[in-house]
Amino acid sequence: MSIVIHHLNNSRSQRILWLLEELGHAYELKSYQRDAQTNLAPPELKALHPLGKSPLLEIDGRMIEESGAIVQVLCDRYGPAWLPEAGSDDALRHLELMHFAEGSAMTPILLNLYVSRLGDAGAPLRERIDEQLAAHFGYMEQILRPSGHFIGDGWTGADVMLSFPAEVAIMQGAGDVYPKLAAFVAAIHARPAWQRARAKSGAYFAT
Ligand SMILES: N[C@@H](CCC(=O)N[C@@H](CS)C(=O)NCC(=O)O)C(=O)O
Repeated sequence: MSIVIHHLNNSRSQRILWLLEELGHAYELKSYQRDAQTNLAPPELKALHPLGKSPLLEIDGRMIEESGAIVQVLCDRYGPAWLPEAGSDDALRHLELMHFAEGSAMTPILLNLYVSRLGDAGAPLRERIDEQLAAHFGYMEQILRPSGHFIGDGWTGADVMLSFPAEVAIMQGAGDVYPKLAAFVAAIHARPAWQRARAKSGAYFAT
């Protein structure tokens, strides 16, 4: 079984590297660098997938796209302890949060990123974007459990998926507003597996 992660620097793919390190299965890291001017992915990624985005995971030559699908496949095959018991309510909650991470939480984050580049021209959207960022980060803060996890008492794929929007919240300077998210991110960054991933990837915006 061969696993290759096609990793773009400073991207959502960092959480996949972290999970791979946690699972301890051998894998190959293929790194791609963002263009220094545009911050976009290099054309090499388009040779692998029409959208040219990362992460992409290759298992025995089969390319798998989308972080959520990648996390699910990796946990199913190599890390069942990272998934709630099948058929349980936690499993349903896990499914919701796996989709929430990319399907909902990333929307105001990306709107903020793009609209910020418009300067004053983006002013009419600012109030709505700020309100939606606060709504999504606030929701994450609210549902983070006393255990420090989004589901149950241990690490799951949902924690991996939500690590990226949580990092964005903290890197935007909102650690005081979202102390549980700040502790969640700090706990992740303290993990040896995360540090191994960080050493392999090089610079990452959230550290
Ligand atoms: N929903 C996708 C999003 C993938 C995505 O947009 N990746 C960004 C990195 S955070 C990317 O490759 N951007 C480079 C580009 O668009 O040129 C996933 O989670 O896999």
